[in-house]
Amino acid sequence: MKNSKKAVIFDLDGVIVDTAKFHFLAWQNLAEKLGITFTAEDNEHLKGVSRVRSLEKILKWGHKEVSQEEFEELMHDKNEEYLTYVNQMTTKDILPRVKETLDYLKKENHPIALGSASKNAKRILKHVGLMHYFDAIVDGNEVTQAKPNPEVFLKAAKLLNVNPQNAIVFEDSLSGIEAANTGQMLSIGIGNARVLAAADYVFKNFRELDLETLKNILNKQTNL
Ligand code: B16
Ligand code: MG
Repeated sequence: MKNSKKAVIFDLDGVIVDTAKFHFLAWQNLAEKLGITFTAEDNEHLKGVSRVRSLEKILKWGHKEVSQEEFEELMHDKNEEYLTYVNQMTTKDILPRVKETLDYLKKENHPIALGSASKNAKRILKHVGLMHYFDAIVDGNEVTQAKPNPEVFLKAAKLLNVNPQNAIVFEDSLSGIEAANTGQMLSIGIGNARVLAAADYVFKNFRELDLETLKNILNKQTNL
């Protein structure tokens, strides 16, 4: 028997915490060493993109080719630097009203999962003290197909024992919204409404999504 309670799946970077700024610092240092210009705008195109794909893109933008061995080394170095920032994260790094939203969902017994491209997701959740909210975690270590493929969210729904049509996804990237839509889940964009126009709902952040509105969304009839 499937769980009939609405499940909620959260993306990590850009939804729960802003780790994009740490990815930016680490990628920028790496690009600089390679003589590649890398701007904050370039970084926008790496949101929700896997580590391997991100480095491929940066090298392509800089018209650089490296051996497989060097590629692995660059990815390793970038991650080591990124982790020095992650290791300093605390509860203060949780984005506004995220904790209150999680508390509400927990109180109402909604199953909660994480669906992230990051291989560092569990470490980040531990650092910001949110691990215990999640009934299931699907991260970059468990998926073979990157967003916009719905694999990450479908796996999360399966672990929560809910039909995809009975799951809601919070995402800040367009590829994540497309993944949720393809997976037949209700997609809620967190960020810019123009960028996330494909989402069923868009809120600038969790401050804009009050609990009454969330309740209404959760109570919406679905085709089970
Ligand atoms: P890692 P999300 C994504 O997180 C980030 O947005 C993206 O910039 C990063 O490259 C990717 O995780 C992989 O992260 O290097 O830690 O494995 O938005 O899917 O939670
Ligand atoms: Mg994200």
